[in-house]
Amino acid sequence: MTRITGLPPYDPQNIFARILRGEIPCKRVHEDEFALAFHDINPQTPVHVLVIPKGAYVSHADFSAHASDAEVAGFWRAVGRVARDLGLESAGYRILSNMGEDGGQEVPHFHVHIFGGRRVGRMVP
Ligand code: D5M
Repeated sequence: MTRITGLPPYDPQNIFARILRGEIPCKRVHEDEFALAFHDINPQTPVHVLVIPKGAYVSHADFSAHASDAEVAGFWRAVGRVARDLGLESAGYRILSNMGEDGGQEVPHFHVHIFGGRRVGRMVP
């Protein structure tokens, strides 16, 4: 498949790649064939979990363009399952993914934040 242009190359030394390889510990909440979920090291809400794909994708732009249908489905099912297992569904929660420089992305491995455990209100960009 042709890679879309304008994306940085994947850095295999990024911190989430190192977590996936087991080189750095994490507080894991879920793992399956497609995804790993763990508590954010700097939580912004009472529940703040990150879900990352097992594959090497820089961002959502990279993931949505290049991941297989099975990876996309498996990943998003994991996001839903993690939120459900954390007991967030009845009160609600927010999912968010920062993408690139303008999006404020710090770690260059695609990840989705799950925020919950308190009312997070309406999103302000
Ligand atoms: O957010 C990147 C997020 O990753 C940010 O909320 C901190 C979190 N982070 C960074 N290092 C770790 C480790 N080692 N464990 C858990 N969480 C971590 P972004 O969307 O890229 O701005």
